[in-house]
Amino acid sequence: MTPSSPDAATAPVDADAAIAAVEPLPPSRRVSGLIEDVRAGFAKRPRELSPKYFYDARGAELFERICALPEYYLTRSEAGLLDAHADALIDRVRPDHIVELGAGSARKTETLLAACERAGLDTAFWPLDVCASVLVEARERLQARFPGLRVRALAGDHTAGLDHLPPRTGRTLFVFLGSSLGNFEGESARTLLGDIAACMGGEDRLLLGVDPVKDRETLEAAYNDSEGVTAAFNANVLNVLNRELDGDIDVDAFRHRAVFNPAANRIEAYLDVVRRHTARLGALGETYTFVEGESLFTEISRKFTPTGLDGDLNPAGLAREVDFFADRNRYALHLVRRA
Ligand code: AVJ
Repeated sequence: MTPSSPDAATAPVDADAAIAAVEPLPPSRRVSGLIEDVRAGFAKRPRELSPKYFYDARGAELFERICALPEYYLTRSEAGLLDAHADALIDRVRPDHIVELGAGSARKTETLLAACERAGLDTAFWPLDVCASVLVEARERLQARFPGLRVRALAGDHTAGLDHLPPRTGRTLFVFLGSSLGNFEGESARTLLGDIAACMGGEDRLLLGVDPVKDRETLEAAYNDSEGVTAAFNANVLNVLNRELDGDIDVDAFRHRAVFNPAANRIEAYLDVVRRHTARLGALGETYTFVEGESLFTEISRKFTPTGLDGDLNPAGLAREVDFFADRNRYALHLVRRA
């Protein structure tokens, strides 16, 4: 609230002004789009789709519900770890800036900002997300809780490079939570981590939240919940294709399946075809036949061991500095520095 504007409490919220105050983060390099990705993914066997297309408005809402499911321990375990260790983490890093990749609602990060406030630090918060409206909401909530907090909302795709991240002084804590790294493997993981490393100075740190490898039952239950929310989340990607690509894919002809692949340490999610049918994607000018027994590969959610994670971090010029594990290795936070 600005004391200089006496009408602030009664003035209508200017939604356009709020959106405008979100700065675009221009991409450093071109990333492929939906049409290209579907064309290439549907040419493969099994056919595949990128998990980045899950998150339309309905997909984001379903994901929020997943986070509250009894079987999906990841979100709660991570929040518990942050609560337990926020003060120690912040005392160690003493960040002048917190830059969060894929911040979304930034609810988990509130814990870190509260720790900064307790430590007497004047830390600025820079959330980065592809969705500008979610950033506006996050900023309003955060500024209500932390009066005076400087929030610089950046709208952009963190997979398109970070060359245009505004320059910072002092120490920056990069934050990448929610086991989001689990969607990236091989080249894409190295690129993402390399992009973060390229923005980091010797005093900067990356706080990474990942899901450790654990027993198959716990892992598979987290991706096959009894209410079917994850199944709806997975199938919703077909609604996205139908809407965005003028398609007529029969969503009911697919069934959700998620299995742990122990050789690759990852959950693999599929949409299995249970009824043969032909669908047209108007925007591609293509017709696709789906046959019973074939599967559409929609997501990988990697699970990590500390040394497995080193295999991602070290080639990117990064190294683990401190590890925090939740009860019985349910979840992990890693504080990472430049190697
Ligand atoms: C947001 C990618 C971390 O892989 O656990 C949840 C997405 N998919 N249930 C995950 C997801 C199915 C989630 N990530």
